[in-house]
Amino acid sequence: MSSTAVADFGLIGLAVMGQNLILNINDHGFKVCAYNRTVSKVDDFLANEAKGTQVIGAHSIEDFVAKLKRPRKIMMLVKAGDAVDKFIETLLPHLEEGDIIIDGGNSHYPDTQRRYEYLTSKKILFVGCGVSGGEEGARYGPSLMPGGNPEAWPHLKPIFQAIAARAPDGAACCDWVGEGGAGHFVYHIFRDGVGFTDDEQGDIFAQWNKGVLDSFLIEISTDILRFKDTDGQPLLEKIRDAAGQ
Ligand code: NBP
Repeated sequence: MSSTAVADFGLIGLAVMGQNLILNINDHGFKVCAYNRTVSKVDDFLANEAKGTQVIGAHSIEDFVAKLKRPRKIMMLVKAGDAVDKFIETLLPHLEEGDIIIDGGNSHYPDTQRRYEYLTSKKILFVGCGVSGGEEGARYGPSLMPGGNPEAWPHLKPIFQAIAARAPDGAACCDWVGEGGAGHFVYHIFRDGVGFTDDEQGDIFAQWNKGVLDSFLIEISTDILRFKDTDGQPLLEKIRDAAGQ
């Protein structure tokens, strides 16, 4: 290990999410190294928001990678799309087998699957991680939904569960969700697999809302599934399955 490898975690992307998540990780006793495409933002961050913390910065990818303890844990919080692929290509020549890349942005799940397969072939552990809670969550406790290469999880668990939000019983709002794009297909399976109507799905969600899954999202899902358009047909079926940012 290089004598300069001092950081527990590396984070690329110093916009609102990245800056706040770094400060959160730092608060929990982990040393973070920060990097950003526009390198001047590293110095600005260290001189302002991160002043007086243990956070360190890097001015090049080589310098950034050299400062990370192995296996390297590198999270990207950059604009979803090309920026993620570009950073993966920039990082790859400097990484070693077993290093971990985490994409914490709002990537489209087929892109995550493609990157997972590509990086598996390069012996790099790739994790796609949903980060929920916006700026405030990133700073004081997000809900984290990591999935991808399960070999990465034991290395990430102590950090991710320390910085995540807490449920009323103290449990961390973060656990491993599975390989690839697990967790996004309940509606698809119910409708196209089992053949449930929207009303039948609404009844299932209503039932779930009376048990341990009782939550705002389960409650509104019940209402959404049961909601009818003016012609009496379920409205949900008429809404295009597309989102942008
Ligand atoms: P943005 O989505 O605004 O992205 C800004 C970052 O992306 C900067 O570090 C910027 O570098 C970098 N970047 C861009 Br823009 N284009 C790039 C390129 N072509 N190559 C390399 N880097 C590039 O930041 P954010 O609002 O902090 O969100 C980060 C991720 O987290 C996004 O995927 C977002 O969808 C997701 N997310 C955001 C929120 C939220 O509440 N904002 C919540 C949950 C998830 P630069 O400084 O050099 O321009």
